[in-house]
Amino acid sequence: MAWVPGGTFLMGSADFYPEERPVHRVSVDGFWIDTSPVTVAEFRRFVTATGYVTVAERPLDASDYPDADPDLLVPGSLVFRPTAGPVDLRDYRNWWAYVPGACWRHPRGRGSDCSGLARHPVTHVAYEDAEAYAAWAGKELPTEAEWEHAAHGGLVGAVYAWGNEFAPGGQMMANTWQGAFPWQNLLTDGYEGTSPVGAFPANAYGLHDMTGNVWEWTCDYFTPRHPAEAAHACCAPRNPRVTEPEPSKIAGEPGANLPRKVIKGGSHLCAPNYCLRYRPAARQGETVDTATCHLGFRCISRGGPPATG
Ligand SMILES: [Ca+2]
Ligand SMILES: [Ca+2]
Ligand SMILES: [Cu+2]
Repeated sequence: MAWVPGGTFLMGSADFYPEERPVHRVSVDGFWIDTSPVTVAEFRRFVTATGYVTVAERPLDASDYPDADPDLLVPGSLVFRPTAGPVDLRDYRNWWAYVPGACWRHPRGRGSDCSGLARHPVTHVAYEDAEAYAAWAGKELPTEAEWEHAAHGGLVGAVYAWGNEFAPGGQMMANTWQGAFPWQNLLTDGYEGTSPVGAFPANAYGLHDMTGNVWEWTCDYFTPRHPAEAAHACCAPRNPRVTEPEPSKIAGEPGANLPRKVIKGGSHLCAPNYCLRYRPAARQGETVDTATCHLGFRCISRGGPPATG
């Protein structure tokens, strides 16, 4: 883990999506954070030690999913399927498939396995899976403010975790999607799907993959906007948390009965023509039961400052 010094930073961005606004000052205390997302190998150690069964591997209760096709009420997870050509980007069903049997051990469904993926981030983990791992490891999940502060690496006002240029000097800094999503993956960064953790440079706090590779769960419930800037700099919220689940639900949509948590950092599926969320300020709400091939997590530890000497 690496130590992230406490401090005050500008949370959010005025330049991209409405849910990132308004920019407002926030203070967080220092904390330790995993230098990479939790890997398949690490998650396997947890499952071996505890016998834990992830949400995606458990039988589904039809009463939780009143609108679901009964044929899909079998354990499984969401797997990305590239399309043959351009499609309507407003309908995510064009590229997401609920695949029976897909889970962290079988990331593409039955018949696939995670050989060769030991050092890749674990995927297909729902929120409670991340929480269970963190508890087992004696750690916690970050708040959105902690995560965003860590991602900035101390850079003030920078768009990306490394500065304002996406590929400084032509160097790819993160695993995202280059080309036209969801059909043309140009692989300029060298990776289709996830990449081994640490394949891209760390930010100034020594953290890899804060941008891209997999989205990462935080413990905050989603809100469609940030709170307003405090009237006085001295009154900036300190260690803010969003603990109220009700406002995170979206009435009238699938999963309306389920709260959503904030996920951060974007993934290997974020592309300029579709989703500019490979930035520290970017955020998205994800229903807590959702597991997908581009969502993982990392843990923090709110213990004391690093030992000196
Ligand atoms: Ca990529
Ligand atoms: Ca990430
Ligand atoms: Cu995205």
